[in-house]
Amino acid sequence: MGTPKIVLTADRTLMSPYRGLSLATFFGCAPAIDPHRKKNSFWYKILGNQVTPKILFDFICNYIPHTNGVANYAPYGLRKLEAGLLRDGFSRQDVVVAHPDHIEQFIGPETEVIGTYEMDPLGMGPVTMTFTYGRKQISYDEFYNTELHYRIKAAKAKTGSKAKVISGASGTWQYNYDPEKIEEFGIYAILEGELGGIAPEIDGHAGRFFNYLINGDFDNMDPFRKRSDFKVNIKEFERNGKKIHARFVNFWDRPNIDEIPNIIEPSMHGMVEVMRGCGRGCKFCDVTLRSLRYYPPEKVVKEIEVNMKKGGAKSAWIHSDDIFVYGMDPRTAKGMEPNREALEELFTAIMSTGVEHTNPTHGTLAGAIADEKLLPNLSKIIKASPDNLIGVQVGFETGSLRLIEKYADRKLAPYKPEEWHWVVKEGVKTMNENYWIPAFTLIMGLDNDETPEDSWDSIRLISELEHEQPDAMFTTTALTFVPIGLLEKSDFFNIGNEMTAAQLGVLYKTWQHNLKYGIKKFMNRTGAKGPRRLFFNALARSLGGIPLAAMEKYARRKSKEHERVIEIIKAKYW
Ligand code: B12
Ligand code: SF4
Repeated sequence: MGTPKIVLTADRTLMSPYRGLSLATFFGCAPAIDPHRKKNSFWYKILGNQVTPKILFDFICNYIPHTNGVANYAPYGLRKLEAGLLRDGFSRQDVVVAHPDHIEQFIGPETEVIGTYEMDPLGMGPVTMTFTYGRKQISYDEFYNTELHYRIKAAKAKTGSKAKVISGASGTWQYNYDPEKIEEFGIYAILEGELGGIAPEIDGHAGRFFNYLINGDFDNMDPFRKRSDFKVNIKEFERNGKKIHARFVNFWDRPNIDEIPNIIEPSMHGMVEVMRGCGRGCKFCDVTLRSLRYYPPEKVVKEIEVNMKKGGAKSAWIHSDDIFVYGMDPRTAKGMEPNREALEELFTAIMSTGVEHTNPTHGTLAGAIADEKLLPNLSKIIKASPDNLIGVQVGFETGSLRLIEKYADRKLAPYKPEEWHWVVKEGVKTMNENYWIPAFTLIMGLDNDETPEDSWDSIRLISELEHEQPDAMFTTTALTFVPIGLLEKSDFFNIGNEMTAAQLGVLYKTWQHNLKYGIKKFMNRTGAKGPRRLFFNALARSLGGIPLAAMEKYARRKSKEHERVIEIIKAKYW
């Protein structure tokens, strides 16, 4: 039997259930290797160059199961691609979604394309840049993406395959910053967005895209081509005196809802989309550049049923960039008032599938409180309770009114920037009262425009929340600014060299909050139940203090001012 024409895959960090621990899904952003570690240091003698021990990482990041090398679960975007290809004329024999640990068995002379789903291929995502001091260390995301490409390259060489390797999904912009990797990995083309880095959707016309690719239409730049649904850009980079040429492809596909295929095989974590785009327009974010569309509840139900019937899913991650925008018509809802009826209908349909638990992936605080009946009603529908807490990622971004107004004013609508602190406090209170737990993300060094006073505003706001609402449940994660979205022309925030004392303070405060309030107080009530939960809690409690100690050491090394900030936080904002 020959090999399939099209092989789709993703690296291990995106193909793991992370033992059912939802927060661990970001573990790939952790540092794997420190290439600069001194050979005579204590840690070198214990771990060599490893930072997070590989044995621990590989244990938590366990592989998804497979059937004869075919992945039983895959990232949602890859499932969409698979469904689009099967809809557009490719047969089941032509297309395989391969398990990354069995990729070799699908690569042979008949293989035409190998497509990889890449969210953080070179470890430049916000979480990763924070954990690796701005890529001074190599993250597991980069480590395993490299391993995958090396395996693909070796399998091609072994079988004489001439398959074209194409990298897709939201992290491909990163190759612009390290183009040597394109050559090193043997990548034929990078699929890139036309604006702000956002990954182009290709599931509306997946067959057309892959036919172009197979037929060699992307081989050369052709500015005179009549049809303008794609553009090939052979970019030239200069690195260390050497010229590098690499092929980047743009493809314009803004499918309407009917053109977006339903997944036909299970997605990772039982995730399904309910909308695309966001509409709030934060300048530092790129999903907002996708046009806004909503799935009707019946379409959502069909996909959840695939995950339940074929993947055994008992819960559904509901992907939205802000769930409270669902069903809204931004032309008439000028104040971004949520469409409560549409949301109730959506979640009633989701629960009718029989899932035991559901949670939206993202939501905004302003949306959560803009209609006082909204959260109580939704919580009732999804059976939220002290034993069924609903985790949701929420942008806290900054405590600075100046920055929030400048970069994310519509995130607060219908409220005004000067009401931001009230929105945060009221939002936490309302969410918690209805058994929702916000997992906050903050941005450090936003557009390299953050002053020490802005940073102190963030520290103070977290501390005020802790003292005014001592039983509040929320986590805080500070991320470094990366230039995507409307700020793609800006520079990276260089956490390794440019972190001010006050920015270190933000990092310190967020970890201290998570340790004191998150891990010790309520982490034992969320995530998978049973002995596993107890084990991972004990692990988190014992390891949770390490980053704080490391930051204190860093402050001592860095300057008196850095040390002073830590002391002030301990004395005033603990
Ligand atoms: C689910 C999710 C996760 C899950 C992934 C679970 C999994 N294994 O699938 C988890 C929680 C693990 C995660 C982690 C991270 N994530 Co994430 N994640 C998302 C989220 C919410 C949804 C992704 C999705 O399914 N979208 C819907 C599908 C339909 O779109 P799509 O994936 O882009 O797929 C389409 C196209 O890309 C294309 N396509 C997809 N694959 C391929 C392959 C080929 C070959 C081709 C040609 C085309 C193609 O066609 C698809 C259909 O049209 C997005 C937000 C968003 N709106 O997309 C953020 C998002 C992708 N994540 C992001 C980031 C940065 C990360 C992290 C680095 C953490 C961080 N914030 O710093 C890590 C990296 C993890 C890793 N190991 O690499 C950013 C990426 C920003 C950017 N442009 O770089 C996003 C956009 C969020 C944001 N606004 O900042 N994430
Ligand atoms: S609310 Fe969230 S998803 Fe929407 S534009 Fe702002 S950061 Fe992006």
